[in-house]
Amino acid sequence: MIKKEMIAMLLAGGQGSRLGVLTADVAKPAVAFGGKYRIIDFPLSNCINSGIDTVGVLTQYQPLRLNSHIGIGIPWDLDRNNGGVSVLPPYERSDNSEWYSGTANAIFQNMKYMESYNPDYVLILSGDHIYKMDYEVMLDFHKENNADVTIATMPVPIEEASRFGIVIADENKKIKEFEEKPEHPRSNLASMGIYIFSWPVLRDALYTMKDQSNCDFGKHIIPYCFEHGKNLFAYEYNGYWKDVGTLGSYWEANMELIDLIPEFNLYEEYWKIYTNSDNIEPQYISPEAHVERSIIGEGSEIYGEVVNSVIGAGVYIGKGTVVRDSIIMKDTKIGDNVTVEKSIIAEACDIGSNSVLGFGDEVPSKYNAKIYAFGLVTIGESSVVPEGVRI
Ligand code: ADQ
Ligand code: ADP
Repeated sequence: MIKKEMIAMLLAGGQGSRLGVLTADVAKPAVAFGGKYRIIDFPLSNCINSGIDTVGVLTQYQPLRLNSHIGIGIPWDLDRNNGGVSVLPPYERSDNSEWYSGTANAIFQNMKYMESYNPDYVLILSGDHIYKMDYEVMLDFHKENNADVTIATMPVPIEEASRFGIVIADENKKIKEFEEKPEHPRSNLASMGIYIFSWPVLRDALYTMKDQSNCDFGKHIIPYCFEHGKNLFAYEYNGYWKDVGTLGSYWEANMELIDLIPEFNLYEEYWKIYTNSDNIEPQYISPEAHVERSIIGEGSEIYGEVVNSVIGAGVYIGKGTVVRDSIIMKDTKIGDNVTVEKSIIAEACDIGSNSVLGFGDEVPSKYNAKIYAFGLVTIGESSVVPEGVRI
């Protein structure tokens, strides 16, 4: 019989509606990040770097790109006969109304998958966080404390605390209180939505709560374990971690990559981030181009000026064009004499020459419904912006 000490279940099915046009056609974990990666590369790489070789990826909303990105898991060394990565689609139901289910419903539907590995522990992960974490160290903590459930936690600014599950723990890190997204948080120790469960405890909680609609870890499973006298512990993580759930935090996390001394470093040998990328030609920077403090993806052609920006693969930036403080994703073409300031332009867009993006003095909905015009200008995938437009 197959036996794995710990398997991971990676939740990758949420809609990510707060990312607006960026997630209109793709699940949030499949959104491009850092000029080369997709968000899901971070938890997947953490798994393999932590010695976890069995990962179930639960999909739901717009899974196409996610499926093709993960494939059979080769870039992450997760193409295995025994374990490896498995994409787990949701079970279709006869009444389609309940198709979109909560995080714990989704895990429950894959009971057989988990049972088939006969695990001692199950690690529950979100597919939409940027961080590097050694889950093995967290497992050691779980074992040392004889815990039933260990929740990874991190202090957050108190004014943001109501966006998270909030934990109050004693001096031994035993959790005394847990509240999901409290209106008036009494602590700033946030749950990162990363849990290790001892398998019998998870199985019991999921079976008991299986008929709860929209059954969610934070809202139902953790409170259930708490009320039934289980040992819950808070594992304190101190590194870089970002929930890139909003356009603002997504933009910020990309910009942090190009800080002079980045807190989150993509260039560390001992904790590599793996991704699935095509065999792309090298980049070309022309003599009249000017590039400063930026990430430039492979196969890009730069004829203009790029400052403080994250540019994906196969991007074309025309003559006389200036791109500043912006994220330009894969295969987008920007014409000549364009100005782009503090904007996010998704994959495969075509921005006409002489246009101006980032000043917000024209409502662009007459051109394309997938464009936001204020704050952070955000252009959805495959949009065409005609010549001479101001957004
Ligand atoms: P939220 O951030 O609200 O809170 P949630 O909406 O529960 O997170 O989604 C967690 C993950 O599951 C996301 O990656 C999402 O894409 C995915 N997901 C959601 N529904 C799914 C489904 N039916 N099938 C597959 N995947 C699905 C959680 C915790 C908080 C904690 C924050 C930290 O509840 O306590 O503070 O995460 O970010
Ligand atoms: P929050 O973290 O405050 O919820 P969101 O990024 O989720 O912020 O945005 C809240 C709402 O505003 C969503 O409906 C989103 O689609 C919309 N929105 C976000 N950014 C912009 C923008 N730059 N222009 C227009 N609408 C936006």
